[in-house]
Amino acid sequence: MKKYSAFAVAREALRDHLGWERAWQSPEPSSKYDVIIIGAGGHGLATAYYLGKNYGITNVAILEKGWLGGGNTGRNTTIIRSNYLQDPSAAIYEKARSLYENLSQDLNYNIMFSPRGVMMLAQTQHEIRGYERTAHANALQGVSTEFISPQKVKKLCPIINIEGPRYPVLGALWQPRGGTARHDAVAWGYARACSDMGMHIIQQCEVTGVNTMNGKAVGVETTKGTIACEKIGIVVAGHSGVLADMAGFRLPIESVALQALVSEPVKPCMDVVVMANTVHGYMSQSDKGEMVIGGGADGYNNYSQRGSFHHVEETVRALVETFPIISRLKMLRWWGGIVDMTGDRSPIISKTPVKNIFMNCGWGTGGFKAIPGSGWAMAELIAKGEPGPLAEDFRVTRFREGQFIDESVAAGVAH
Ligand code: FAD
Ligand code: PYC
Repeated sequence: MKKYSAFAVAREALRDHLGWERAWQSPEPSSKYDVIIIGAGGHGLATAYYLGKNYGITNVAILEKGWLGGGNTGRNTTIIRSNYLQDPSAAIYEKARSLYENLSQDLNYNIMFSPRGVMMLAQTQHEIRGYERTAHANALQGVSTEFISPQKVKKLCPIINIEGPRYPVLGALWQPRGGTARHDAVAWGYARACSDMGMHIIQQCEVTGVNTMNGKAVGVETTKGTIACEKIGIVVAGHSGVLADMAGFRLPIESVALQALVSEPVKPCMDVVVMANTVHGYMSQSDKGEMVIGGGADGYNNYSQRGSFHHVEETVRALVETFPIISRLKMLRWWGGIVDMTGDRSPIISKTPVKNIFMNCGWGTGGFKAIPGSGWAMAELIAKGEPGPLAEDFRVTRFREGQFIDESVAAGVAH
């Protein structure tokens, strides 16, 4: 694969850009692979990438029912932070955040990581106590966050109204090295690197069944035929329950729609990410100038990748009171993604009742930030057959054992 560089851009500019190669190949499926990853979202692709990079396992197929990155990876609002409360969470989210710092160089693909800083507003006394507690926990975990005053909030984000009509801003949990990245580019960058290692990314290939023999999976049924394999990684976010059902077990997961919207592009007016959890909204500005806005998850289980009017109204109301200058912006696009929620709002990276099937799911409303760390941990689990230190606490049996990793506050806005 040719390296992307300033020199390559200049060279192609001189020859009408005719020398670029396809970023990834689209092969027909082989009859058998060492590993099949189901789902070409960020987590599935990152898993495949680190299987190759860290363990030299490259006879891998990544099967995707739609187009790669077309699930939640291409539908999220791209907030990256690692300001979680519990130690296992801080470890995996901080691993991911630190991998994001150099991911463009690692993949030779510009994922537009922008560590512009993330603040979570405290708008009640209860939130102040919660976020001060998180800041103390983060200090012990080696994650750099601080609780900042309303004046500092205003300085960092001048368009914010700190004397809100319902809830004044009383401070914020601030992570200066949090930020955003270009979501499609994360999927595309991993895909290009996987394809370069000889892995097969097979799009428009829905897995419709899991074939087992003597309690072990031996392959999958797909819309492109039967494919055999030694191991399977299921990484399908909102469809995890459906795939688990095919493999013959159940998961403690509920699937709901989470939605977001973007405005028309405007001049740069905000260079941090703000999450206002009490009033239920969050906002950042994309490199194109659009205001990227998100709100709460639906209160009922569903598989519709759409927004709903009551949420958009509530979200926009919350953000207009927080940022009065957006009140006359036109909204351009609005969509939903199906997120996979666990009871403790923490993921599952785990062995399953079927010996050679491994699950990665439950990232719910907050898994974009985790993609590199999750792929790293899942690759280790698949390669060794046992979880490493990053994944072991996220075993599915924790729900039966009562070993919850409670992140219901850190998980995001209104979830
Ligand atoms: P996906 O990207 O959904 O990939 C799973 C893939 O599996 C899909 O492409 C799907 O087509 C495929 N698949 C499903 N069934 C099958 C099958 N039978 N056969 C083959 N393929 C199949 N997280 C953050 O960290 N920060 C945020 O700001 C943020 N904002 C969000 C905003 C919204 C509106 C949404 C919806 C989510 C948000 N998230 C955020 C969460 C984040 O998007 C997800 O946790 C993450 O993208 C999940 O990635 P994934 O690779 O597991 O899933
Ligand atoms: O996890 O930071 C997050 C998030 C923000 C919006 C949705 N999820």
